[in-house]
Amino acid sequence: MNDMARAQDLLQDASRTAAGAGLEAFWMPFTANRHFKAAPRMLSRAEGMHYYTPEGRQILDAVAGLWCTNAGHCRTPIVEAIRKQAGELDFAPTFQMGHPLGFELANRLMAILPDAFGQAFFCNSGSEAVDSALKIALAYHRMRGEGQRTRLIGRERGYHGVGFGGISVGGISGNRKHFGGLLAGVDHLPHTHNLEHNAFTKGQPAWGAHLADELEKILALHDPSTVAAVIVEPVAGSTGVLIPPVGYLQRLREITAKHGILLIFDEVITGFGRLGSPFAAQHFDVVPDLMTVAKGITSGTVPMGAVFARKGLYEAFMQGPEKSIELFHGYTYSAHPLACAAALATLDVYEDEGLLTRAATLASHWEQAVHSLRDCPHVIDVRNIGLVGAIELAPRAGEPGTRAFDAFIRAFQDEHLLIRVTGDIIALSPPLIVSADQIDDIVARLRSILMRLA
Ligand code: PXG
Ligand code: PLP
Repeated sequence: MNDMARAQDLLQDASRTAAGAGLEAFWMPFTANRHFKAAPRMLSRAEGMHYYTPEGRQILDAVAGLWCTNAGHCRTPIVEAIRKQAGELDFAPTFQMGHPLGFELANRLMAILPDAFGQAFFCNSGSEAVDSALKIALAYHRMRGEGQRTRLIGRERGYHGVGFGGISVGGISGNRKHFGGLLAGVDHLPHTHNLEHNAFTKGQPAWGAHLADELEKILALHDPSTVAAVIVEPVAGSTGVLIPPVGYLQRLREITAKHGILLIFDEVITGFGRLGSPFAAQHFDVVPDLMTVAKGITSGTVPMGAVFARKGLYEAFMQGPEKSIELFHGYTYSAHPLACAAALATLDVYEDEGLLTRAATLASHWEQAVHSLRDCPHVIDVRNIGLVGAIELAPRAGEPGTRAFDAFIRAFQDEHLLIRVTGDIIALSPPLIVSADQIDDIVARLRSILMRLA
């Protein structure tokens, strides 16, 4: 049975019973399962800027899947590389063994990172990258005889995936509240979102750098010499696109450096061209000690994540007997051959098509386009940076989130447009191959939705 026939079968099953027989077995992630299964929204094929539904509707992808298909969908060189690799070396262990692709990929990545970086540690998702980075930070301090540095500092509204480490330093209350005590010794910076000062700012807000100084207060409270790392998203994505105020990230860098604390940039969304530079570290000219990536590393095609370490971190681990393992951490699928092949082919596409800097050339068109929606009903803020945009809607009284969710449903059903919503915020992050006309098209379809939204 081909994909289309299978999905059509599932749809028929779904309409046969209210409960959606055939759909129950898949416990869907971050999904209103009952609502979805009563009226499923299926995607069965993709190409370039578009998805296709099983019935053959073409859906314009305004979010690169989930912020990940930066090179666009089903790009031939990437597809071919994965195909070829699957027939050549399906799996090879990277615990005490190696395969050439992992080393080749690490070197290719170093070439597009700031010079300060020296190593890549591979994993399979952003969540694993975050937990790996936090563990590397803790172990690094121990290696240097500063084992008292055990505290981790995140930020309110931060998203760092769903591992126990990630939700502990994360600041999205809904992702934390059901899961008990989490990691001990974690504190949070205040978030930087402020509509009173910054509504409808184009690019980085001028107000808010002083919020980084809250870090000094938190450090004074705990004693800075007990803090291992501070982790932030350079641009917070998942919480609804919070753009750092001018000077804010620089200030975090100065304070962490002053106290010997590692700064981790979670670049799972900002990495691989989203802001118009390969990484946000380059865009903002702030170099962290550790960086986490995923998503765009393979343009979403095969799961992969990585931690990049600044030169000197790895060297701190290279001590003790030569036959002893230096870092007791890793995943069966660290540097999986299929993921490496996909990532190498993805980097080729990015390079050949200039995609890691393309967002910079489209940014002003994008900015004008998304800000043109400010006069639509319910819109209380529009914000943008690189090829990221957000439209924040006033919540309905007593029903937070429902207005944006309705927009999401209408976008898919009526306007054949895939957007992403979080709370009452619409987030936009198209594949980096998007054309100026397609940007205008995305915005026209959004206008049509917003004008009719109750
Ligand atoms: N860190 C950041 C900054 C992320 O954005 C993760 C870690 C976790 O990655 P994995 O691969 O484990 O999901 C993310 C993921 C959304 C949305 O709607 C965002 C993410 C994932 C799913 C949805 O904004 N970000
Ligand atoms: N659980 C068990 C029982 C295992 O044997 C392993 C790995 O060997 C894991 C979990 C971890 O799996 P992974 O390395 O894919 O993260």
